[in-house]
Amino acid sequence: MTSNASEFDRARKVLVGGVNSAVRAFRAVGGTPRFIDRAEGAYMWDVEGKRYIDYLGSWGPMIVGQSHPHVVKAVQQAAERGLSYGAPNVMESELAERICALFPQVERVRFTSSGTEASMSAIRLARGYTGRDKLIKFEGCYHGTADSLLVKAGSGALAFGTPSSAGVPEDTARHTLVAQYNDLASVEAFFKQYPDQISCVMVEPYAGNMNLIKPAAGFHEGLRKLCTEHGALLIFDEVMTGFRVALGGAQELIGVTPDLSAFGKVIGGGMPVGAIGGPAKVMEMMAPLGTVYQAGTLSGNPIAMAAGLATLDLIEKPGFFAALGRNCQRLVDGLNEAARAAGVTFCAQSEGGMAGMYMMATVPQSFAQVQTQDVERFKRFYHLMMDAGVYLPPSPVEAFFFSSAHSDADIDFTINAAREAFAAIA
Ligand code: KE4
Repeated sequence: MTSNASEFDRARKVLVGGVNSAVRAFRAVGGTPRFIDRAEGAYMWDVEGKRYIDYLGSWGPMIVGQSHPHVVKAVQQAAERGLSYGAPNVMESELAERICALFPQVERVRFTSSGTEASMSAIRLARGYTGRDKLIKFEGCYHGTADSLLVKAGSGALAFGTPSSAGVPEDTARHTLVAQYNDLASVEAFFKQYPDQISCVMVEPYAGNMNLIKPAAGFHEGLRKLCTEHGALLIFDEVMTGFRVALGGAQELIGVTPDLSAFGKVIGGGMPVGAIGGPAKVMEMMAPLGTVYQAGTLSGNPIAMAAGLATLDLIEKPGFFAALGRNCQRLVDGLNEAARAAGVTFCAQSEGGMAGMYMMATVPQSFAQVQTQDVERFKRFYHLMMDAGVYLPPSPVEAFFFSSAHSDADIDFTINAAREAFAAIA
């Protein structure tokens, strides 16, 4: 019988850090990553046969739970018709049509194979459309691993203390202006300092990569106004929030319309999918119609399209998001009550099927605030929950994810495990 430890030793001999994505290495919480053998519904099992209630959800995609029969069947049927064509297939049109129907300002879509490609292509499109080089992002926001966006980034870059990655030339990074989330003055200052030079503002409408931080009232309305006034494009990176906080993403909840949106995760149903969406007049700057080049061998891959379409079938059902939000909130309320009962300084919050927990007294509203949480206490809590069979994202600066597969019993189990963990760290 193998073990997580032996598999990690084996992996590190041939994979950098034993992983294919940095955050999976458990560097932010310590300990040994679990090597997952299989997953079904709300659960994952590691190679030692231990079951976990899954609040990672593959970092967001698995909103209907793992191996949902409707999704698996769609993937199997697609696979029997060929794994990749490198030529158009009708499922690409079908999935794009369904995205356009959910996001009124999206008239054209371009699929990619990752959120990184979607965000990177959206930046290139904004630069090509406006003829301007600079972009504004926010400290702690993460948009994948394109060079120009790995400047004061969130997620693993933040957790490992390398928010501005090595290997990004200064000549590239100097075009990336870093503002503060929920701080409109920091954005306005850049527009004053660099008139007519800023192509876009890219923002996670609900930040999820410095843990969950919700937008302050008026923040996005202010970004919208500044971008319109200064001729810059407002780009919502909805790779995490799209089809997650609401069917129509964060823009449905906030009521602010961006010029471009980046999507991913849920629309792939676990398969590699990213997407850019926006008005035809902007999107058609992209090849083959325009001069902004964009391409990808596996973009619109039939297997990925089938998984995305099947997932949309399920989340578009009436009442899906009402139930998801209600149940996720019940979990969050239970965690907060358990911490209060143990006298532990902790809080948690949610939006739809996305949530955050923090070892601090009140929910953070800025990058600086979330940095004040007690990380060491989070690490102890994390491993107590893991040992109890509850798999949370292995980092104090990541959101966690709820699915329609999580039952009342799973929620109760999780709250009880938290009660015991809080008692142990009180
Ligand atoms: P990918 O290239 O990892 O598919 O997507 C990048 C990305 C873009 N935009 C947002 C808002 C994102 O959250 C992400 C990726 N999210 C991380 C989780 N914090 C993925 C986990 C990982 O890096 O393995």
